Amino acid sequence: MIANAATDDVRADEARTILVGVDLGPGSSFDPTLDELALLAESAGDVPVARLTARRKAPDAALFVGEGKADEIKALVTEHQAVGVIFDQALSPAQQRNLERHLGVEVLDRTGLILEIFAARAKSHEGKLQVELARLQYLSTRLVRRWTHLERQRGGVGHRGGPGERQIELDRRMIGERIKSLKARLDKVKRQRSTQRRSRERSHTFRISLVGYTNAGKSTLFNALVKARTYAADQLFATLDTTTRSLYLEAARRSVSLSDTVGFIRDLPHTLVEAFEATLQEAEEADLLLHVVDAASPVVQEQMLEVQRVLQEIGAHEIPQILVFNKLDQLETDQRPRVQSDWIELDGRRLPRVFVSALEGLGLDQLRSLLAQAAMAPDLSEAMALGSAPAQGPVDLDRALAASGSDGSEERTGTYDNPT
Ligand SMILES: Nc1nc2c(ncn2[C@@H]2O[C@H](COP(=O)(O)OP(=O)(O)OP(=O)(O)O)[C@@H](O)[C@H]2O)c(=O)[nH]1
Ligand SMILES: [Mg+2]
Repeated sequence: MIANAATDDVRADEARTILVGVDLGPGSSFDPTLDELALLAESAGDVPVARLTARRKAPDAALFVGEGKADEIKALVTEHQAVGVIFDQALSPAQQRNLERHLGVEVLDRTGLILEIFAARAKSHEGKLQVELARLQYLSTRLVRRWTHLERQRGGVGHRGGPGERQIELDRRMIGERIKSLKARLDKVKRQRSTQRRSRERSHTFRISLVGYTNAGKSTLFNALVKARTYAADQLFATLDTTTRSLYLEAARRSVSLSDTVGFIRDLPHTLVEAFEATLQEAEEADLLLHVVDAASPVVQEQMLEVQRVLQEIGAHEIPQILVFNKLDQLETDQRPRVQSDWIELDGRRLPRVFVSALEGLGLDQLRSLLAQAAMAPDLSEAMALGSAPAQGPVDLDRALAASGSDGSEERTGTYDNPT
């Protein structure tokens, strides 16, 4: 479960894991299916073998769940010979330690799991720096909390075992130093990036960034548009580093730059958003955002709103945005849209929307022509009103999809993109 070389073999073998979600009532996020947590666990190399949900008014201070539930989890661990338990909600360091003691196996929460995935995925120098920063920031808040906890204890009953205050003070200082040096190095990376950006600005390059919930199909769309081979996979956070390519738009007779970026997720650890500033900068300073959406997801609305929330957090919510409803091929016949594009209200904004299947190459010509118009007339409403988008009339998508077949090439989409 922990991403380091020593456990890789065991993990490849089978890191059998129990998933636990606790419904803490309104205002807290709870997924009764635990599907996303299962995907996260699988992305980290774990094998979820059982799921358990519980409901509580408030978390138990010691074990997060009640003692009865903890025993139920323990029974599942034994029954399935699990080696770890993953909680969908954030645990305090004390709860995590107590649970580990109670259950006799490793315990991780969602934030910890996401950090492990990021640590395992980071490839570039910059990506590694960012992940290390995020992990240290996560760790340092935990140390601080333990420190105050110990202080309180000293005033009370007296000393207990474990690391003493001197050790913690030392750890904190070392972590603090390391965080400072990482931030300085990342600053340098950011400065280099802005130099590159200025040179792109001088050449008036129109910059487009793909953003969206993790696994929505950003990299697949990126590859389809620029004919590249960026890693795309049915994993959460397959992409961590920003890749930028030039994309020639025939209709505009000019090239634009297109960037593929890291995906977002519900309850994205704040430390990660902060640490990934250099990567997210690409999206922050784009001229246009392509917000890729998995249209076939049962929680499509929640995912879109989550992405808007993160965009807001990084100050990118006012950048012109096109919603790209992807995975059209996976929609049931009766769910399929009758048009290739339209407008939709999202979070108080009216946004143009295009339907595509990045995998089967459906709707890409339509998207390209919209991009070309946006690149020529950055005011999107103008672009949408001017050109062929939104579609003039309903299009028989069923027929187009049937015609595209399973290996639908881009040529075939001609029938779809130009129905006349
Ligand atoms: N059926 C179908 N699957 C798709 C489509 N586009 C992407 N996928 C699949 O969805 C999965 C995720 O695709 P990616 O392109 O890696 O998604 P991403 O948004 O880049 O994900 P992260 O980098 O992990 O955030 C892969 O298994 C793709 O093959 C599509 O149009 N239709
Ligand atoms: Mg990707």
